Amino acid sequence: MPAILVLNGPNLNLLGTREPATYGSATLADVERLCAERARERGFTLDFRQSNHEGVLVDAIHEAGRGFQAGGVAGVVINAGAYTHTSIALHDAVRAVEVPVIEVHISNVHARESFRHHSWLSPVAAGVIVGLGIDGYLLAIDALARRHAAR
Ligand code: CA2
Repeated sequence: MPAILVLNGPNLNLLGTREPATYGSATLADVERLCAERARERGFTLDFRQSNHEGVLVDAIHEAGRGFQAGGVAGVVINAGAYTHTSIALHDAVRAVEVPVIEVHISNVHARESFRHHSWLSPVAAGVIVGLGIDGYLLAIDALARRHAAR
């Protein structure tokens, strides 16, 4: 079974512990469990990670790119947190790999502060899902599964 990599960026380890009005009450462990269930239903294994470090996220994208070339990885779901709005390194990493990468944000970043309106990932992502809460992760897994089936 090919894998789907779900990558979470800085501060997402705090999910469910603060700011429930913005991010809901589910913890990152809850998100991982739901993603694992959805991936299994669609015929994939799940590799779920979180890091507060930009380079670790860059390395994970490179690793997924190699996995995609080898046939073991179907795609990447990324919520890069605040690095979305700042990281040309993540933009370059996604641009450098062929594995499809879907950008997810739990909150509707466009309804928030203007510094959240720009994403360095959106121009290089296969798709973007914002503002649908943690369902966005599951919808992204569905989209990668369909894409994999149609390849
Ligand atoms: O809406 C999203 O998913 C974000 O990627 C979340 C990031 C934010 O910087 C982006 O603009 C939008 C923040 C993640 C921090 O999550 C927390 C969760 C609970 C308490 C504190 C932070």
